[in-house]
Amino acid sequence: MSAGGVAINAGTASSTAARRLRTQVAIVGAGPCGLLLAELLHRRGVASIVLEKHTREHVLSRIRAGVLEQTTVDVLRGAGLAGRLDREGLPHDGMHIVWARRESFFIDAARHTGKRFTTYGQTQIQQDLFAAADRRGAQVITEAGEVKLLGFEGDRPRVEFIQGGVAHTLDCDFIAGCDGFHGVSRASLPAGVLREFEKIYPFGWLGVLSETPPLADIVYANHPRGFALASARNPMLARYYIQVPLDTRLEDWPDDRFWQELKARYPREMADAIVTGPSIEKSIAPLRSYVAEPMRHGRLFLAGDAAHVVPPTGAKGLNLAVSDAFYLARALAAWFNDGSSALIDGYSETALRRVWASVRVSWYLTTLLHRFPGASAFDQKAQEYELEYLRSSPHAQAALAEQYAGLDFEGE
Ligand code: RFL
Ligand code: PHB
Repeated sequence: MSAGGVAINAGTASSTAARRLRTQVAIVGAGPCGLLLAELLHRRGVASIVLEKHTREHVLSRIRAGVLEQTTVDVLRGAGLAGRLDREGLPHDGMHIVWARRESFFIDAARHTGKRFTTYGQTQIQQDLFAAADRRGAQVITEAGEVKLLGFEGDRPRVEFIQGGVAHTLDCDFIAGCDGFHGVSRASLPAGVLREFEKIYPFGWLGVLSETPPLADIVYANHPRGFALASARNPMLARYYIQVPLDTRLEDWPDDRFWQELKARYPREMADAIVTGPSIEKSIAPLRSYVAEPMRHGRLFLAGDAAHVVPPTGAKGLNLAVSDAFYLARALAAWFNDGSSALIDGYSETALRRVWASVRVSWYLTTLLHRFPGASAFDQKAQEYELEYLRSSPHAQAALAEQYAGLDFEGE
């Protein structure tokens, strides 16, 4: 039993009898998308059970996103999930871009859009979501193995899984596939249903988390040595990334080498302002864009990374997981509470409009800020002049600010 809730995990289930469970919405995946969807549904009177493949400790150990759009903060606040976020999150008016060690310029989202964004860790959001689930006694079944999604092309979907050595069947009205890019939900769709769009970038990000005071603002850097990013989690927790080749091995990057390389990609004053210290986490993430359409088939909905991933350059992945959860909760609640299918029928199209807006800005920023192996002299010049245009044009800055700060929800 997980602390405080009725969550089931290995060891609590009887090892003799198979179990049959029932709920309105079976949610696969206890990442930010799945757990938030469960909270939003609960607040609208709809019951759900969440199935998670890993242990809670594993889910909570992942270090990922850190930048929350205003709409994301508003959704979390509206669901009573922002107590700690409001105390510990760091609000920002905009972000800096610097290239080739020249003076940086500021994309002022607050001035252009009236919106601010907040740095607050996805890890902290996961903690806040598990705490909320515990408080209301939500069913979050961890270590659910061999998850199978069945019957979603008809009226009686179900999810089968093994937990604690016992076979379980979860009957439901709908299934929400929130199990990330490598999950089982998207893979359960019959061949030919999905149209897939993909772009793989020829580099990754090496990220370091350190208990050091961060720079005051988020700073993206494009340097001949490659991209770099300075970000934050809280006043004593900094997050940095550098662009690395895809075959990079973590063991080749001791902390000293990382700090030296990071500083080499920033102008002198910024490099001097970066406070170094031991890393408490270090990881490599490849960069890709991927979208699967549509995000619904029968009674199975896809949401979050299960349906789409973006390169982290635009800081959009977590925000899209939140907007999908928001749209899906609203649509399912309209179906259960008012008998209206209009919103579930429109879910995929509505969610995809926002997804493609974020895919576009993530691709734009990735292309603008990274050094591409094998880029021609023409490509390199075009990139530099794009940066120069962005630096000098308030119109270009306003357009980027609008996309970076995030669009409003439709139908609100
Ligand atoms: P998740 O977080 O991957 O959660 C999916 C959950 O499903 C579980 N699962 C299964 N459960 C049951 N049965 C199965 N068969 C299952 N298979 C998988 C998994 O264990 C997991 O618990 O997807 P979700 O909820 O859609 O959330 C998406 C976000 O995690 C992701 O988009 C962001 O982290 C992306 N991202 C960023 N997004 C932002 O909005 N702002 C950022 O600043 C930002 N920075 C980042 C990022 C992602 C990064 N990496 C590591 C890819 C920085 C990085 C480095
Ligand atoms: C982060 O703080 O982890 C972060 C910030 C901005 C990004 C991506 C990640 O674009």
